[in-house]
Amino acid sequence: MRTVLTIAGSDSSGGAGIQQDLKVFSAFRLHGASALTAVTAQNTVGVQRVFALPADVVEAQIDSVMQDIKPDAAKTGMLANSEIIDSVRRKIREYNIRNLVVDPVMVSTSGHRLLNEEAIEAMRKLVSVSKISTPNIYEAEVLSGIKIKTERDMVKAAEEIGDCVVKGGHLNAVDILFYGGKIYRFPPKEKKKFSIHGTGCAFSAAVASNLALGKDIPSAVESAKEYMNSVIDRTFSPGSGLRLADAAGIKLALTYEENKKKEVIEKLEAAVYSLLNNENAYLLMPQVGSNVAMALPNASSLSEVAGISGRLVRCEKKVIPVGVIKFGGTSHVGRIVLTAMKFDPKMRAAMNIRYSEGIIETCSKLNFSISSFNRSKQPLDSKTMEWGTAEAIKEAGKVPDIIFDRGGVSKEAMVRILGKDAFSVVEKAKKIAEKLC
Ligand code: PXL
Repeated sequence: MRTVLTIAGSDSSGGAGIQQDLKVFSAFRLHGASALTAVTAQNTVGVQRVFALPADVVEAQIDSVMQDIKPDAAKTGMLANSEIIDSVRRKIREYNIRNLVVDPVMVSTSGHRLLNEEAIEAMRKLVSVSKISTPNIYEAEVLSGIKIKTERDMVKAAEEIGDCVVKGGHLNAVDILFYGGKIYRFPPKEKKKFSIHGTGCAFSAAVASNLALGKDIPSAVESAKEYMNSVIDRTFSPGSGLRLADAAGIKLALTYEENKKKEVIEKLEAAVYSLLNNENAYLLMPQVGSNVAMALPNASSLSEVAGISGRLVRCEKKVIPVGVIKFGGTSHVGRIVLTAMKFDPKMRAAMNIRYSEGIIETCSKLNFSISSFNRSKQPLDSKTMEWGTAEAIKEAGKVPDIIFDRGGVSKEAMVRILGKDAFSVVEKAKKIAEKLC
């Protein structure tokens, strides 16, 4: 996994600064390392306090990261004062950090200067060692000394600053990239209707992420713009003030639980698909149809077992799926799986196939472990799948490959194949089918 280092301040609201940068790196599937420069007490309404860390503490963090992790790119955000800015510049030189994005945070969204004259001069020097800097209009004015009223002024300022993206969010929303002596123009997708906190940090972090991924500057900026468009479409309001942007892609991402479900569905789909493509599989289909089920780890209810919502049925020499694969899609085979899991939680899949003496003989020849139950012995107050499966497992002393019963009044005799996952169950089924043809 590639790594990006952010050298920036903490924003207690979580919307900008280090907190935001780390989310952006994750969204690009990168590992984020950090060197903290300042602690801000702030929320969506305003900044209540700023406490800059001693410059040597910032240096120590950069040393620790650079001497061990060696990031693929770095970015700077709020650097608070000239001492820290100079320290950071010295470290950039010392470690020869080339993929460096400088977000020259010096003017607040409301237009207030956050850095004194001395620090602004230090920032100019830091910008000159960056691969690219990302000033907004106000910062570009301060860095270049050019008053910006038009897009033409943005271009002039960009040329004066050198390799940079001047962000036009506070003007016409067009971003101007000046790089390698060329001007690139990035028009907005649409003009945003409200101020969003943390977009500056997110944009520079996205450019740094793309550099870490090996892109050149124009492609890195283009990709970062695209990412920002998507982020800006998903804002939210955790407090009573400014809106924040969903830099982490929280609204897009699957939860851990959803990912586990997706994995089971994908495995089951692949297994069923391989069965549908097997030319002998039709020989296994019972009159009542077949189902293949696979459960989530530690499943305890049918809603945690995936199966085919209809069944697999035979049509001439083909197996046809009726319904879709989903959780809660099977009751019969689902209950077999849940019962087997009570004895052995690793046995999470099952499939029912046709019964014949020939099939049982085949299973025996294939060295499958086999057990059975007799419906006539079933207690009145029990359910067949639970009781029968448990009986057969107790009889075998383990969860066997095969559990069969010879049926009863109006009950078709049936064979069930059990296994760790849908693949292993379907593989067993295909072996049986091959011997039947
Ligand atoms: O977006 C500029 C910025 C950078 N870093 C920190 C911030 C802010 C803006 O609030 O708080 C820590």
